[in-house]
Amino acid sequence: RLPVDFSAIESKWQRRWKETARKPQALDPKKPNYYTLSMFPYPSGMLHMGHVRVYAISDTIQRFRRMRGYNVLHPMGWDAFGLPAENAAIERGIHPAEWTTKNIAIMKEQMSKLCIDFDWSKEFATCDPEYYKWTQFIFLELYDAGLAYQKEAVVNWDPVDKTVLANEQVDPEGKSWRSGALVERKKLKQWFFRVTEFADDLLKDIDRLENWPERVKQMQRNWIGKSSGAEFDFSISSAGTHDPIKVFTSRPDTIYGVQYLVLAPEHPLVNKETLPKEQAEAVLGFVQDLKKKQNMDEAEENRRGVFTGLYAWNPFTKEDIPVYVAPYVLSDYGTGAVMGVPAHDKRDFEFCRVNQVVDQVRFVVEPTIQEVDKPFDASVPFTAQGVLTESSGPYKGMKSKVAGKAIVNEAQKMGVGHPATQFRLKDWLLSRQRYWGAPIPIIHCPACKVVPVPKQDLPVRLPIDVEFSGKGQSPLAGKEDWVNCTCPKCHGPAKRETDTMDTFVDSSWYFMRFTDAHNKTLPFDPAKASALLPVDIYIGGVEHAILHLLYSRFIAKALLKQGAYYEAPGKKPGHGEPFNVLLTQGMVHGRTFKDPKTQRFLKPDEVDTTDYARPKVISTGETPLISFEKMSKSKYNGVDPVTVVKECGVDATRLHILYKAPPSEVLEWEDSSIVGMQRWLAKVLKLSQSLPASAAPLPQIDAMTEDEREMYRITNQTIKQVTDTLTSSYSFNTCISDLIKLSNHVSAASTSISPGSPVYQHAVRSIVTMMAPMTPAMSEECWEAASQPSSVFDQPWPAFDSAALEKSQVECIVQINGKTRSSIAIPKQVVGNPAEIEKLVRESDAGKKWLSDKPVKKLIVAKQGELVNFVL
Ligand code: ANZ
Ligand code: ZN
Repeated sequence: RLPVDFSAIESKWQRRWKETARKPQALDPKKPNYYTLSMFPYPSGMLHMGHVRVYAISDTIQRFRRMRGYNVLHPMGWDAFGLPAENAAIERGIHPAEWTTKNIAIMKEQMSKLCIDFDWSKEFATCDPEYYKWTQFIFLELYDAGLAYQKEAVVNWDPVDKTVLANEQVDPEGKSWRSGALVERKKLKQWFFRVTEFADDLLKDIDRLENWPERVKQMQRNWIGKSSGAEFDFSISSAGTHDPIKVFTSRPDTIYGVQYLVLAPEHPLVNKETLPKEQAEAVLGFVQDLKKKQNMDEAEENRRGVFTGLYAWNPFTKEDIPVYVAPYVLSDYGTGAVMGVPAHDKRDFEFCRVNQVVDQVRFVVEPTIQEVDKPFDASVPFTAQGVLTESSGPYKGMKSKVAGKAIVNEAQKMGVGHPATQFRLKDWLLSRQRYWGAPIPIIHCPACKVVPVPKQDLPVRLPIDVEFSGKGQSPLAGKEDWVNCTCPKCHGPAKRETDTMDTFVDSSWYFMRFTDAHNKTLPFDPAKASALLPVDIYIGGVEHAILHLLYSRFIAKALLKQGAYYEAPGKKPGHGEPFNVLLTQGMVHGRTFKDPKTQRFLKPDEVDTTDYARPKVISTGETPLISFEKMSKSKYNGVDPVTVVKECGVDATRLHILYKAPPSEVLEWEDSSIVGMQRWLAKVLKLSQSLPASAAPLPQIDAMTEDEREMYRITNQTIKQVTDTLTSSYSFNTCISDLIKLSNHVSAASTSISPGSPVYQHAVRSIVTMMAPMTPAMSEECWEAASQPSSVFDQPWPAFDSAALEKSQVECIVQINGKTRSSIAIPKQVVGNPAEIEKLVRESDAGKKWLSDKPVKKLIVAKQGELVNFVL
């Protein structure tokens, strides 16, 4: 057992902090601001190790900044709308509001045990009407700007329960989680945010995000997916009356290889009026069939198609080519139609082969360099860029890029095409046919159609007494007295929009609200927001690398463009990037045991772990298979932070988390190694207790003993490393090991340097101050033990003295008459004194040998003492 009662120490300091808690203050204009934010949690009712990891990181960073003299904002709140609350209502009959409030209380209580210094005066939950009022306000701002609109989109429809399902409620086999019915795809009118309007900005500005992980930036780039190419028009020769079929291609250089066209099943040409009579029935039957088909193998699905009876005209080859319908063409990408180039596109090749579209695949591009021993293989498509073949007429011999440009140019002249770009990014579908979300503030009037709720009427409150059956219409749609209202424009009877907003809308602006959390007249005061935004460091899981971060970037840019807020009046408008540094923390994995024979996951009570390194399966005595995996109930490898904290203490738990792995990597949780952290904390406490009551000032470096100098050097080196780490690299593991090394040095030196030495005291106090951001309670205790006044958090951060790192000696090469004879170490302060140098050299072995007592004609000291030449 350790001689330290960690939990008593923690309780003592938690009590003191409460008594002396600072009142929330206005920003001190003399100090720089620093906004540290950890992603706010969903109130599930259970804090897990992942939460503890994020908060340990953000609390360390924010405490450090505060000690460095910044105004720090470190807020906490709740991402409180969403499906689980509604499911709890359906399954257990608890109202979502009640369930949420209860969970928030539990989690807040759990958080309070972690000694995290959140500014609770800024707390809010996104389900508070005072918050979602402003979410609705922002929706209306976007609506006014033309950035929110309605269109038809496909939803998951449960035909038995007659309800819309979220994607999470559809199992991998395409069945409803509740009724087990095969889910249908149904079209409903839904609300969208026009994210694509900002596609270019969102892509371009990724380059500004210097302090984001490269991996996250690449994921965002891929998600936005910009593709450059051309649009071509293919007129329909057989019908003559229709508009041309437009296709988007990334390979205009393959235009001579187009041997057919393919339309998406949802393409407007695919209907009874436009299709040739003989074919219409078969084609529409095929399309109808596609809707019914579930769980078809994707590869097989991709090969299916049907001829429409239509022919189109390729303006370059001047050929008529057949037009097909096939599901491999997506209706919501490009123009929903493609030019089929079997020779140069894999899917086209496969489709062409299976459906026997043409007899002969036409290659129009060939490799630039043809390997002699590898003849050109015409049985597979050639998908790379290359040189155009003679099948490409006047473009023969040109490289793909050049040819592509020339072809698009020519198409423009002929009026059959132009350059085009496409984004994979789609508009944000934000309608949810759910109860527990912010109601979309829209009224549908038979006369005036879509009418926004006037801003002064916000919030549109969620009605409380509704029915949760999980069947039929969403609870809001069934709430007649809520749905029926008067039109704000014509005052006639009207109906409210019954969809609520995707919870990603709530979380796409919460970091702005934290800058002015209780503003009653605006989402936030622009002056306050722009003083703190962008967030200086944002810490959270990499699972939010795409959607949450992209949506937040979109909202920031959209609001900035609206100009109403975000940037203070008079401040030059920025680019609206909301997060400066992004730190994506890795997952926490737990130790799992499997039975070596059955591979079954073993429960904790099935394994004897008395010897941590050599566990045994109790029933068989065998050694179980050990691995570290994502914590989950089914693997029995979850570790409850509340229990760990109770047993091991908060500071040791925090240290352990920060020490075990760099923040962005997976952390393999091992209870066994916490004790190492406890021992170290006990050691620092002992060192602190050994200090005399009054601190003596540090002497000049020259006046220190050799041992003191070394300790002073190591102390300063540690100050530099820890400061740099907490400022920019955030590799807390190395920073803790630097502090451990320093404390080991100090304990080892206690025989040659007394605790009364100011250098010794300086070293110990520096350790205590530098560990304070990570281990708040123990550091306070140590600080007090070292008989120091007030709180360790009121101390200035240890100053770095670069002079301490300068070497005290110079390695000096000794030459006699220009010949190198030896080298000796000379103290730095002697360098400017030739007589002293001569004395030292004469005293050295080499000096005795080469100089003996010969007189020196001239002594040259070069390179700041690194070279001396005796001319005899
Ligand atoms: C002819 C061609 C020849 C193509 C070739 C590729 C290679 P990215 O780069 O992802 O933008 N395409 C266009 N619209 C489509 C849709 N709605 N559904 C499915 N596929 C579609 O992809 C652009 C390419 O994907 C386009 O270029 C088109 O095929 C196909 F050797 O046109 B390509
Ligand atoms: Zn009206």
